[in-house]
Amino acid sequence: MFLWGTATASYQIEGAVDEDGREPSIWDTFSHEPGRIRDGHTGDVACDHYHRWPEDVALMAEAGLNAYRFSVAWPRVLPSGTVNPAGLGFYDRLVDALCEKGIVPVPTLFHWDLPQALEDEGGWLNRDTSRRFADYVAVVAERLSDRVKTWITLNEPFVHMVYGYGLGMHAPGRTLLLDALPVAHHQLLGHGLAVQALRASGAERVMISNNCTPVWPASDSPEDLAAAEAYDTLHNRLFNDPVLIGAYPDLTVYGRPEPDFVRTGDLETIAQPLDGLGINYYNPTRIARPGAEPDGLPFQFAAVTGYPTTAFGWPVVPDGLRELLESLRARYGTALPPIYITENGCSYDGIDDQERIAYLDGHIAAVRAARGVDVRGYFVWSLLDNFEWAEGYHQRFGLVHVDFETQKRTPKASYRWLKNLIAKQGPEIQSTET
Ligand code: GBH
Repeated sequence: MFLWGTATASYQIEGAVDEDGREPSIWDTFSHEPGRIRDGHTGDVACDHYHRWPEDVALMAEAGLNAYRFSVAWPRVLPSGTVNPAGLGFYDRLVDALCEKGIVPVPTLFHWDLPQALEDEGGWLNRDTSRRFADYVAVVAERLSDRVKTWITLNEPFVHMVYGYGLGMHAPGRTLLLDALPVAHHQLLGHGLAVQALRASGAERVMISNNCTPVWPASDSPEDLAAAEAYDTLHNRLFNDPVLIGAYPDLTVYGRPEPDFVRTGDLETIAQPLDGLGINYYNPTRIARPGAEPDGLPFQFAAVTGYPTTAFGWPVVPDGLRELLESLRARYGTALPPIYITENGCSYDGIDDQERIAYLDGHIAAVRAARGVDVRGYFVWSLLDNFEWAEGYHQRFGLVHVDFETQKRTPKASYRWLKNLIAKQGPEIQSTET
């Protein structure tokens, strides 16, 4: 059955940050620091999904969606390292309600809301966080695995490393640049240990969600081509290679020919077989040779021009998704598991969101056009307008509009369009020949 779903994340929708024993995550700390988030917004209330989830599940059912990707908040489940049955109870009720409506629950176990207590011990810079992650995953699996068979370990470890620890525009707000690289490895190690815990609990479909981007060199010059290759290594290969083929790409260009944080046996742990690869796609990236002002990076960003842009300013390039899928197939061959598009979507204002319809329509067509790739699911980011990290409530990605004063939900034109699409073509998307 092809999975048609939407995706959300705990800190972006739940609110209820101090209820039922939840303790602070790095995002609570960060969003309350002055100047971090546009207009000082926080996730304290967000979409109040913690209380309004029955209405949100009803919205999914009404649209005919057969899957829901949500994330579990680690600081609800293991505040200060102790199991919190009340926090787990929330996900327990949610999973029951989904199953009752015939919606496949697809929990993501880490979507950036690390318990602050673990950040105080170094967060993902601390190797021990990998093991703590697997302990937490085992607790969640024990409670939910009788009903949950499909799991996602991590969401976008690249973004968490770069924005959270490298550049500081996300929590925990560190600015370590390339010294953030151990965060990649410790997250990946956590992924591998989590896969083991999930297998032990009878999981049937385990994956990771990596955000990937086609990398376009700014020109054909050898310098720009080399820069593009360097960026591809950092953004795409650093997170896909270890998981799929059990090896890191060559990081010499980043001054780390032999990363000292990788220990014997780690890559075997990281590279356990997966049943799917989750791909989050938003747009391609254009890369040029380093600029005149050296910043230590072997590339610089260049603008992708000649395309419409979303309210966020991101270029709309549906064919980039086809290109990405085909390039994954070319790079990994038979080592590439079935693909699930675990996020794709756009920020636009308004309830008559014709631009969002065009965006989704174009990207779903691109999935169909990709040759030789076995795509088994497509999740729109997002069900609801929500807390868009550093942008606060300014960027609206929802199929459903949320009035953040009243919490009123209003389905947008795109919601009706998607409902229609799913109803018309049934659950199956055309599989492409290999
Ligand atoms: C995802 O991250 C997250 O998983 C989700 O929580 C979030 O709400 C959602 O996307 C929307 O942001 O500078 O024009 O090249 C997405 C990560 C990083 C994708 C920045 C697009 C660059 C756009 N994004 N990226 S551009």
